Amino acid sequence: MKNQLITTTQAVDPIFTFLFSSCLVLLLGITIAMIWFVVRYRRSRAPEPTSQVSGNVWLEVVWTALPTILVMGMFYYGWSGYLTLRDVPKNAMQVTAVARMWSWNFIYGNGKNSGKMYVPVGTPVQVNLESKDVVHGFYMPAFKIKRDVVPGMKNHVWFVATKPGSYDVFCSQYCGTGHSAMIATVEALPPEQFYSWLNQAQGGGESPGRAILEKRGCLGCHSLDGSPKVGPTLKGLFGTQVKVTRGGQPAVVTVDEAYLKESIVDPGAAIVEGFPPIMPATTDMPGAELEAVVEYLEHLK
Ligand SMILES: [Cu+2]
Repeated sequence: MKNQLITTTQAVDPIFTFLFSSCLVLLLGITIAMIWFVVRYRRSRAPEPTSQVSGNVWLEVVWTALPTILVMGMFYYGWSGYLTLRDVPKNAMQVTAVARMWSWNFIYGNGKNSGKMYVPVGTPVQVNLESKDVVHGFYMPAFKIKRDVVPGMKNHVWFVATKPGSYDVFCSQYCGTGHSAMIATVEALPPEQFYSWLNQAQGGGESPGRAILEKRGCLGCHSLDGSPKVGPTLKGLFGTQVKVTRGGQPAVVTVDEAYLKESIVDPGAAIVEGFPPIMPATTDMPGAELEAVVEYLEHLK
């Protein structure tokens, strides 16, 4: 019943085709029969009922047996496809996907993490799903997989990329203002390229501050290139004056180290004009990480 060598796409597509084509055949058959009956037995042509038939055992056996076989077939294929989606191949690589409002972070066995998911072509990947806050949904249309990411609950999906390329990951559960921006990319690489990426030191030459922003999912809402997202962009922010609401009163603040630290640790203290007060407080960031982020932002012109 279960075949571990096939991909999730190969498990889902034939079932979909089977369901769709049986529905199509029924739709056409019923519609054509209905139209034919309307024409054939219309009142002007047959004003009186002509049939005296009160029952037909064969007909009743056929219309009971055929639909039963059909729906049991649907059940069988649906169930075996479901088992394929739930049974992870033994040699699968483990990746943890951490969802938070509103970004994805992918963590590998060696501790490496990334806002993009890199996978080797030809190796099944088990994605263990974790949520930091609310219910999200891990959805990869290209591989026909979708699974809720529920806080406090263990859940997983698996897939195998058969050719190199970029594939989308969406969040399939409405999780707040930035939900539609909660998009990540899966890059399927040839195995050598993947392993050289995996074994490269974290950050690969980029600043530690940037790596922290990525790891903590800040970049889901704050861009580094000036483009607007759910929150203000971080580019060129340092040293500017921003209009905020502090304690219910409008105020103008200069973005300095103290303001940046306050905005990370207690974002509700001063809300920037034009943005909703939705950023979660960061209560678990070590002082050194905070310094590294502020240091990075000071130089992000
Ligand atoms: Cu979400």
